[in-house]
Amino acid sequence: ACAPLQRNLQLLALDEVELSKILLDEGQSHLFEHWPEPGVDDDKKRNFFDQVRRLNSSYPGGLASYIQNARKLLADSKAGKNPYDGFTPSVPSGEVLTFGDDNFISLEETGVKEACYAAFVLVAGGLGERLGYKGIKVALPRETTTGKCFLQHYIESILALQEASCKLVEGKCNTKIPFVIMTSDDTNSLTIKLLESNSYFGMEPSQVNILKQEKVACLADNDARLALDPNDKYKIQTKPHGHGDVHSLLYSSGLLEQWKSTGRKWVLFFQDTNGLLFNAIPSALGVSATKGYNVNSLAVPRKAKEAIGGITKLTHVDGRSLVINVEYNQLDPLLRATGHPDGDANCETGYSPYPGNINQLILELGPYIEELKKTHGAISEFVNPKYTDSTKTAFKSSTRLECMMQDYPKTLPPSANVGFTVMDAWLAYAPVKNNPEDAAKVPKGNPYHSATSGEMAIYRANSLILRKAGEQIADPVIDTFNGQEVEVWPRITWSPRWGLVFKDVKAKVRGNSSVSQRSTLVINGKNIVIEGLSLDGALIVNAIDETEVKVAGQVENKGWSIQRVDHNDISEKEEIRIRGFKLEKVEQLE
Ligand code: UGB
Repeated sequence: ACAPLQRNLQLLALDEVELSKILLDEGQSHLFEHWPEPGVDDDKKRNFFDQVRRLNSSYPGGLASYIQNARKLLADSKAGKNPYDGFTPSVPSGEVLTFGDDNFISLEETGVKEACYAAFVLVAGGLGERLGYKGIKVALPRETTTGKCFLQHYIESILALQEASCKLVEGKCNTKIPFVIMTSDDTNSLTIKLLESNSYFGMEPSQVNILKQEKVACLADNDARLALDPNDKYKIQTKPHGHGDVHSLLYSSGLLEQWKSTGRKWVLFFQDTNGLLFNAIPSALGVSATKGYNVNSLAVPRKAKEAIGGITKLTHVDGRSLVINVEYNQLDPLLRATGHPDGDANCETGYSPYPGNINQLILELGPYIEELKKTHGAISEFVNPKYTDSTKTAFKSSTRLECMMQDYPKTLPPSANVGFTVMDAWLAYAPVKNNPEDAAKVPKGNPYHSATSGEMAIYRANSLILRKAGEQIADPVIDTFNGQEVEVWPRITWSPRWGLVFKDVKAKVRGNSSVSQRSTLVINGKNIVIEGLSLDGALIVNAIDETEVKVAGQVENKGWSIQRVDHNDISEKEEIRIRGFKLEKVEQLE
């Protein structure tokens, strides 16, 4: 059927002949049309099949499925079919937690007990195009007071959970909580380098598994003909498939079965730059355990039009219903099409009635494995072609199928126990996603989701937690950095081993302490007790291992000041420019 390929058959190994049949059966003969006689470009032809082999093996059902799915989704898109046709949205009900109350404290305790039966999965294959930062996002400092990067904080938090959990569980528990990082070609080598050059931030290397997602083939037209790379006609153009790949990768890695056989019960998924996330993990895991949720999504109150998905109950005309994330670009049109003329709007609370999905999912391992045995981890996909005109016959540039990890519940049976847990955003959510220019354009009152707000949110959360524990923490001042107005609270940070759950914090701050607004307080160690401290300046407390340290008395010094930085000033490091400030360490007590 394809003469140029026919003439090159002698070059192909057996499996390559099979792969070429698949491609021809799926209408892809154009991929070979320009192939010259054998003897010319033979190495490039072999490389082409190496790529085809990878594309085929990394997609559930192989390339044939990919092309068939693409054809169907492209036809639906051309016909203007709405994926939510027949569904009516309504506000779902879920668990709403109040930080620090008895219920919260008891859920945290349950969650910590469960943690030694958990495994953590970080999706970190995204390049962060919206942030415009050149490196990998997990290497960015979570805050610049200690300079610890996101990955270090995540690992230290998992290790702190592991230590606390083993202590609580009866008998001798020596569990090592597994930690998986999903990378992509864009992030893989830098992630490995970051881990290796920092001795895995204290985690045993055997606890860490890296799973690299492959990109998927680009589609040139409505017939799902695969696009060739404009710079290399022996290469299929590829683009990222989205964070939904994490499910098929976990399935094919064999890790899930291994975890099950060692008694694990929970898999916790999280994203690359939420510095507050681990404030929410213990209580949310407690909710999963007490409610028996097969799926638990973490959510925060959401401002209308905020670029986070909305958790929505969808009821179909045929009676089916499900609670699922509706992505931010689809929530407004869905609401308008179903009798809400204002679309995605705030209600009397000042927030959208649809809780915001922060893409932290807790899945119960047993039912998750059962589901993946059926689907092999394939997740419902979508396509978003940019057409040249309203006839929708040609694309401005090639497109591809995409999928999102939070769409996992879409294939579950109605009997599945799917829930969600809402927590305050100040406690649980401060992602770093937007570059300074875009953040400055965010409507007033909506969160910036920038490096500036991400760091300030850490200080705010820690200050509020200490206030709740009874300490006098000064009010913040309002300041503007990179065009964003933020609250500047005292720069308080602590290591995860110190303040893993609220009960720990309460036990370690014993009253009569005060911290002024211009102060910096770094608590780095486990058994540091603060009682009767009056701080106006900078104080760094370091205590190794189990050493007990008591901090008391008056500390006053010049402290660390905040210097404004112009984000266009290229003499500053990029990680500083994107936040618009740096700390000048003038004087401290250590
Ligand atoms: N990611 C990958 O690992 N691989 C990929 O191919 C793509 C991304 P974005 P997004 O909580 O703030 C999500 O780009 O997709 C990783 C939810 O869909 O930061 O725009 C990437 O490294 C949305 O419902 O976010 O929006 C990162 O860790 C809402 O919850 C993660 O996937 C929103 O996040 C997310 O990628 C949010």
